[in-house]
Amino acid sequence: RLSPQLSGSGHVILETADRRGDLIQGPKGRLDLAACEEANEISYFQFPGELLMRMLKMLILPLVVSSLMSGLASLDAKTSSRLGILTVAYYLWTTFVAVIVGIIMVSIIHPGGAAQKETTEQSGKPIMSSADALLDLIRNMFPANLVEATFKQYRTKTTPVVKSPKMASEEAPPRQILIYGVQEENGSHVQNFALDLTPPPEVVYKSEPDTTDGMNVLGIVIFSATMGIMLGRMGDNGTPLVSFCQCLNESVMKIVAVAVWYFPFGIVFLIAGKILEMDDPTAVRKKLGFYAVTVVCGLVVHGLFILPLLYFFITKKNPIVFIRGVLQALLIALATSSSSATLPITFKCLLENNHIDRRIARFVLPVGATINMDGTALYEAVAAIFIAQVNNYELDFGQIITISITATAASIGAAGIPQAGLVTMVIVLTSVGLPTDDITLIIAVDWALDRFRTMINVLGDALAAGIMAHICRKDFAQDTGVEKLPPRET
Ligand code: DAS
Repeated sequence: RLSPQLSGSGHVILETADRRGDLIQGPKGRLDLAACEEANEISYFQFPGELLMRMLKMLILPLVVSSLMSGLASLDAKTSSRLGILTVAYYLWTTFVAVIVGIIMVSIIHPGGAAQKETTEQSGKPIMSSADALLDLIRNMFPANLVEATFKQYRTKTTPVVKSPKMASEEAPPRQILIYGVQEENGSHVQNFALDLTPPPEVVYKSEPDTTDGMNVLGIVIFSATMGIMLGRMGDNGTPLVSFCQCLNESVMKIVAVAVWYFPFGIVFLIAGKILEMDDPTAVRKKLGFYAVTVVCGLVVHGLFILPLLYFFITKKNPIVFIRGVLQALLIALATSSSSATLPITFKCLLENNHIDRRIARFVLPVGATINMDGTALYEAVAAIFIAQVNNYELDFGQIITISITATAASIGAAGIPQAGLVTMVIVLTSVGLPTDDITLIIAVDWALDRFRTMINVLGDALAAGIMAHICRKDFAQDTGVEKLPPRET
């Protein structure tokens, strides 16, 4: 992004010079400043959407910690363990079902048959190995710094490892100098600045997942849930902290109620800005069309049929009414493609529209936003089998089972942030010997499919809260609306 005073009628020139700085034959290029201007304009257009994302992220840490600690502290040991076991069992079961739905869909539609494997230019940063990805999931459960870990974007940090610095020898590659100049009328150009872009030779990028950069709400959930259970056992001694968490939780929800007025405005700019950012919105490669259709069909079948039917059979209530109550959260999930960022709205919808007991919501939602990702699990299974099909690689039954297990596990570890499922997919691919570089085949459509799978992730959490509220309704029947602390454990 060029600074404003450098914009104008000029253009950026790429020349190649030797070590003495004399221009020699080499890559040349020019970048029309108008293109840079456009990039700047798009970033201004995206600003309202960026504000929406920042507002939501700002609320994640206080909301997750306060809801889990106050929610669990107000449950007696028997109730909290029963609720915990039922919730986690339900999550694992529905995630596995989502994977099976995905496998059936991708086997019926067989999108890989239509997609020829294109020689994709490999990016300089190989996706991390499955061992790294697996270790990173476990590392994320124990963040070194709770606050820092929550808000750093999730990424694998690539550390350049220079293999053999041949900088001194003469046969080193020519240097690439970027010279910026504004072309004057008489054809001469004033050189404003020059940058040496020469990459050091033989640089091998090794992707090393950076544990402190995980937006690992998972670690925070584990910490807060443990604290909440401990507080519940402390009885009256835990009152000050529990009261603080209850007040914090209530005040965060009031902030959400105010911020909600801004959301429609932010959503429009967030999605529009994303579309503008794409080189050519219609450039979704035809071959990926079948793949995208497969994923969407799987998500629709699971999210709009299987989960609602499960809700109906267990609660005997109308799932459509329930889903209508969380529509706003689904819209935010579509706009932000982040379950964690959607969490404040999911809470608001469940408490205000669906009247779910807040002690249930305070446990089920934060845990669900981190470990219950039906959409992601389905997506990773479909993507793995799609990549096998594209490579004409016949998967046997054992490998299909392996994919269903690893896709379930990978989705549990995926963070609730944009395109987290793309990273943990490495575990699924390497578990059956598929090339992880082929993830680049689906990146072109991942930004859009991520939104839909995030919607199903959020819907799965919300319906789970409704089901748990029904199953545990007797435990909360005497709820007078005031959360009392359970008697102190002797
Ligand atoms: N975007 C993730 C989420 O927030 C899902 C994914 O990347 O698969 O749920």
